[in-house]
Amino acid sequence: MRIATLAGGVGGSRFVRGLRRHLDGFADGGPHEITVIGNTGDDITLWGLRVCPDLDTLLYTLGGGVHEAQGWGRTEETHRIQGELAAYGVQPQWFGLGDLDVATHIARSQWLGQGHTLSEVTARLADRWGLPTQGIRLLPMSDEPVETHVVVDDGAGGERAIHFQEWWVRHQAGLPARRFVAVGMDRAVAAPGVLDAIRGADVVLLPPSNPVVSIGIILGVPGVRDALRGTTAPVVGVSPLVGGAPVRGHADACLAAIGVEATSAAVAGLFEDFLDGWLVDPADPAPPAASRVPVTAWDRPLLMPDVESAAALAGAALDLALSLQ
Ligand code: GDP
Ligand code: FO1
Ligand code: CA
Repeated sequence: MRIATLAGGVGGSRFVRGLRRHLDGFADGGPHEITVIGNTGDDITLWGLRVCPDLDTLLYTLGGGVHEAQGWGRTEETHRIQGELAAYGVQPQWFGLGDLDVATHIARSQWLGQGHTLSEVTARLADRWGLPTQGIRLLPMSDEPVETHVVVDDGAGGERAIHFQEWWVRHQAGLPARRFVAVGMDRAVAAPGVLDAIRGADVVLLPPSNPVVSIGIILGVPGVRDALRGTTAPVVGVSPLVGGAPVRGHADACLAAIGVEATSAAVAGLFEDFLDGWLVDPADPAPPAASRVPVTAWDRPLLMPDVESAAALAGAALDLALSLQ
């Protein structure tokens, strides 16, 4: 079975790790290929290094090296490099880069500097984390740099744009966002394999990733949305909201910025043109009858506190998709 997924960081990674676990015991015995199309809109250059937070969260989570409680970054991390840079007065200091994580960014930056594409670099990093041996192919959404920026009030009656990470990490999404701008998207092309993975999939799954700044950004890559509309595979998504609130992070602030209510039903509406099924928490009300997306309430809380529950959740999403084939 060929499964294609679009993914942000923590929600996407935990779901894909659960999916991988679920497939280990799947009745058809395989082989299974999971193609993960990762959001690169969070990417940023810091201290001269190219940092791809969502791709790295996927690598570390699927490769067994993630800091579980935090959800991103490396386990058993130290911050000696950052401390030394602080002593030199090197900015920014509002973004924490651990020493082990910095090695990833050095490797990536060096290979990009030698002329390799982000797809090639990501494949090399994925080899080190054992993704191919698990049947997981990790693709960046695009090889061209795309960086999400957030337009906020400038305090003098006008507006200014700041990098998404500055808004999310430094300001904790506390500055009201007027809109998001994916800088570079006008020149972006889907990375090799991205559109074919969606068109050629048996099933497409949307993990409970941020609908605006993870899934929404990937959907902005030319051809992706059309591929989702056109694929013969059933497309099933999992709501990132439970009881009208994000399970973690600031998806509610992102939805407010684009004028969408923070409910599972309203999020389904964002994907109405290509979604065939939408899995929600049992406590979440069904969308108004006007929505064309069939909603299925799961019989358990829509939560992934550990790999087993993520496997059960991914299994429920896969079963729903297979029932629609
Ligand atoms: P990020 O890039 O690290 O922000 O991660 P993603 O974009 O992949 O996912 C973020 C979204 O995942 C947030 O809106 C969370 O509400 C959602 N999320 C995280 N854990 C869970 C969970 O256990 N269940 C559900 N339903 N959503 C979750
Ligand atoms: N998130 C934070 O809230 N604070 C940090 O200092 C921080 C550092 C960081 C370093 C590497 C990385 O891959 C991710 C990091 N994140 C940090 C998480 C991440 O930037 C955001 O949660 C996502 O980009 C939002 O989706
Ligand atoms: Ca992200």
